[in-house]
Amino acid sequence: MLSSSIIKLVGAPIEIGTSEPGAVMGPAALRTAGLVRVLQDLGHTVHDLGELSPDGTLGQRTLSAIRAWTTEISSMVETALDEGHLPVVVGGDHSLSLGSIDGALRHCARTGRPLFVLWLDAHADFNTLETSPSGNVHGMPLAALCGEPGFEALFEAGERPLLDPARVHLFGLRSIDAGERALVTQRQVNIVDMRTIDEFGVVAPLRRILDRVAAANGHLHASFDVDFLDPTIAPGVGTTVPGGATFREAHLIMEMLCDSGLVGSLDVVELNPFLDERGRSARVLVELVASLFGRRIIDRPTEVPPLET
Ligand code: 6HN
Ligand code: MN
Ligand code: MN
Ligand code: MN
Repeated sequence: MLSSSIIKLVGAPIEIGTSEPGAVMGPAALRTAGLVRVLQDLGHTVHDLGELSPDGTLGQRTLSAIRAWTTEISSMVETALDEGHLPVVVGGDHSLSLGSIDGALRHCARTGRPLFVLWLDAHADFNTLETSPSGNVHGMPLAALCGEPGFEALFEAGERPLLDPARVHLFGLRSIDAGERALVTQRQVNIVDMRTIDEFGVVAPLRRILDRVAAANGHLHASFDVDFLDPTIAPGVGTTVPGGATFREAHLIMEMLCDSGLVGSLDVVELNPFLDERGRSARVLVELVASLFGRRIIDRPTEVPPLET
């Protein structure tokens, strides 16, 4: 991570992409766990844009309400990147990545740099309205961004740059729906699933991805879904899947991303404080974000555990 980068932080408390309420509290919990302070303590300048709240979306669970979020998030991310800043969008459910990646794509279309996506997630999030078993849009953002048909209502009318599925790297995958699996294979999305991680660890597969991005002088967008982590360390998410990444694996990934200096934009999504246990998941996420932004293992402060009452 560039030490000089100014971080543009925005909360996107969207939860209409999921059927499990609670993600609306995600940004507040991350702030309570010290997200801003930790980044500042590392020497970064944080421009905190507060929480987005698009007009006319209150109580709406429609594709056009999601479009209002997508439009606001996209323009915030595009502007931040155009200004040379590093946008961090904290959610909120994973449908917020429709906006963050759309914004990064628009920026990259001007600079000519290819956009790569590192999708740290138990799921592929590549369902279409037809393949989705749940109808929840947080299981669909990558398909929509890659231009699968049926998603017109999620974006403003007019031309938009599409994400190249061959530049998407799913990492940590361990739950995929049948129709989604067929589509991911057809579109040649790259997969590092949990089986691969068990066999080779996180270092070799991640190094290969980072080398690819560096060789292409690409912009890397990292999208971190809480359910990438094992539910024993991060229970605060609506879609837990057993067999997730350990703290050590996730931490090492963040350090490697930091060392690479390649991450140009970041999402932290799906934290559901209503399902969390005494803020554990929020705290783990703040630690991981701190590592991504340069905190070294030897700099970790002594944890003072809260008193049990
Ligand atoms: N997420 N594949 C399931 C669905 O409903 O489409 C789960 C999606 C989870 C979404 O992880 O952000
Ligand atoms: Mn740029
Ligand atoms: Mn996801
Ligand atoms: Mn997921």
